[in-house]
Amino acid sequence: MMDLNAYQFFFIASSLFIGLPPGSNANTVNFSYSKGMQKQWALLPNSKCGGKHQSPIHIDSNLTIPMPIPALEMIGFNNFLMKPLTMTNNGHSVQLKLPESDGGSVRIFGALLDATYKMEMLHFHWGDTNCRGSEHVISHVRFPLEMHIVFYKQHFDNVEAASGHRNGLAVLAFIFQMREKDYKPLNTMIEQFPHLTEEGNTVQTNKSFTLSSILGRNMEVFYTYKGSLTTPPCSEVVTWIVFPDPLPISYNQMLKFRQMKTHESKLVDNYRHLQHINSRKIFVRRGPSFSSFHHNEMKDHLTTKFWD
Ligand SMILES: *[C@@H]1O[C@H](CO)[C@@H](O)[C@H](O)[C@H]1NC(C)=O
Ligand SMILES: *[C@@H]1O[C@H](CO)[C@@H](O)[C@H](O)[C@H]1NC(C)=O
Ligand SMILES: CC(=O)N[C@H]1CO[C@H](CO)[C@@H](O)[C@@H]1O
Ligand SMILES: [Zn+2]
Repeated sequence: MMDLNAYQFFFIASSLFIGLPPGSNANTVNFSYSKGMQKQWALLPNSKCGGKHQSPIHIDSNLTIPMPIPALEMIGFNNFLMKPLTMTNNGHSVQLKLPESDGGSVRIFGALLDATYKMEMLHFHWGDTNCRGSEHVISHVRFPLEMHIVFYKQHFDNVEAASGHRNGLAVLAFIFQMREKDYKPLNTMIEQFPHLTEEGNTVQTNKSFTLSSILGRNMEVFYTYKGSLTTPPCSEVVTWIVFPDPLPISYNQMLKFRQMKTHESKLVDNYRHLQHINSRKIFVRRGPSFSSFHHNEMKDHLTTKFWD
């Protein structure tokens, strides 16, 4: 193994990877975000990274299709997440996972989702400077930080099984914008960051928080489109729900993200480059007044034809 060059190692390590969102599996995944390496993602075994329904994308609000989309229904967002929470620096993100014993206390349905989905974990993407970091770009603006809350269809036993099926996953994406003051609701997670500076570090905590304390505000307006995981193997199984109303984050809080490291360097700029939209449609829900349809009435429309 010692004589392998970086590219060979990348290939072998990736062939062990079974295909999940960042860090949802303990197996180490040796992929790199550097420019040259992202281009190689498509060449990996079982990779869909060269597909036509990839994420992230640029969401130009002028090109989105307004629709009377039902509200996103959120279950368990007002409850404290089940303890102990596990936070990990997996070398490509920092993630927070619910305990195995959590039987789906946090769930979503509604919007254009075709089922109920259970929360698996959340993680972040961020930049080395304030002008980059988010994966999605919204009306030409890239933000310093993006949070993904990953859900899998509750019909499946786990996220691994779900990620092998069309519509198996749903991800809620939240962008953050620089503000002067600390955004206190994030501190329960950020306080753990000093224990997570080295790749592979993991920490369990009994300090919990509610998702609604972080998300708090306008969840009525969102974009939704069909895309992929933003890490290899980039499986095209994700219904994305992207909230355009930015949450605040302070400069000092951003610095704490940037103190994390991989085996070789700072853990920063862990975002995938923009992918082509191709023939996809991006729908926008503009608010409750636009949503006259009941969830069930939308079900007939939830076909591939509708999305394509
Ligand atoms: C959207 O279109 C309007 C009118 O053509 C234009 O003024 C505005 O800059 C566009 N916005 C974006 C984000 O492109
Ligand atoms: C969390 O609380 C449980 C039950 O009180 C305890 O057994 C466990 O050691 C605690 N874990 C941590 C990381 O403090
Ligand atoms: C942990 C590990 O083996 N990391 C390797 C990942 O791949 C890079 C090259 O892309 C190597 O330099 C690392 O040693
Ligand atoms: Zn992500």
